Amino acid sequence: MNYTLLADLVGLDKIINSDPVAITFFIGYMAMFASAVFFFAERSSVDGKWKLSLLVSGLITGIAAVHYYYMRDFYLQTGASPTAFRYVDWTLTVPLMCVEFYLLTKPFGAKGGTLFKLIVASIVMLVTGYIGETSGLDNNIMWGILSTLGYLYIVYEVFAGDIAKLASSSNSASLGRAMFLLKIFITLGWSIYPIGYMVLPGNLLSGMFEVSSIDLFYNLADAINKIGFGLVVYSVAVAESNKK
Ligand SMILES: *C/C=C(C)/C=C/C=C(C)/C=C/C1=C(C)CCCC1(C)C
Repeated sequence: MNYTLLADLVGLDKIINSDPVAITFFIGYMAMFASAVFFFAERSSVDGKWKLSLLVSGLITGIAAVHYYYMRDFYLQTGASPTAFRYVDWTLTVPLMCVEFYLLTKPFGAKGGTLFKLIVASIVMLVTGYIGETSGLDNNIMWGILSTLGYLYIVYEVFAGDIAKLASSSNSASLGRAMFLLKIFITLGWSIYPIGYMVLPGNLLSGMFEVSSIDLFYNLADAINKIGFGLVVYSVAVAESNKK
């Protein structure tokens, strides 16, 4: 069998011909996979109460790795954006990121109610975002605005709501540092997603980028947010475990 035929069969030709979207799906898959292995393995080097946080980081990147595996294939086979896989991934991983906030502040009194509010806000954000991406293109600005309200509620909780209050009452320097970094993630890092969404036809940035670049934005944002977020939690866990 000659090389091009083989490459064609496995879809490699597209990657080799440097389709940037395909490359980022491929790199995303490897990076998520490696991070999941790292977080699972490092559980043994932190104190008991941090093991759950690292498990959750491993689940977030592990779930993403599985979705990237399928999204990469879907994209190579169809050339289309794997919207459904993407939103299934986010619907599992964003609530788990809310769990991370909860676990970080739980030693200082976080209640289940706070976690519940964060999860409801993230589901609102994702369901309306999915409707906006899939239900005809005329209304995607309106659904995008509704989704942004869910997003802003999460930002509010972390900057001024329950999570913020608990973190500042904790008097823990390492939690303070972690919260500072996580705030940067959910404002700057998470804002890459709505920017990607705005390349949809009829939306605010349409025409400035190709529609397929929506996946470039999402893949970049996922790598920054899922892996970076996990590393911040990891650094607090290590710092707190070494105190003893
Ligand atoms: C690991 C995945 C993460 C952290 C995904 C986060 C997704 C968002 C913050 C998405 C936000 C959106 C808006 C704020 C408006 C437009 C629609 C979305 C869903 C792209």
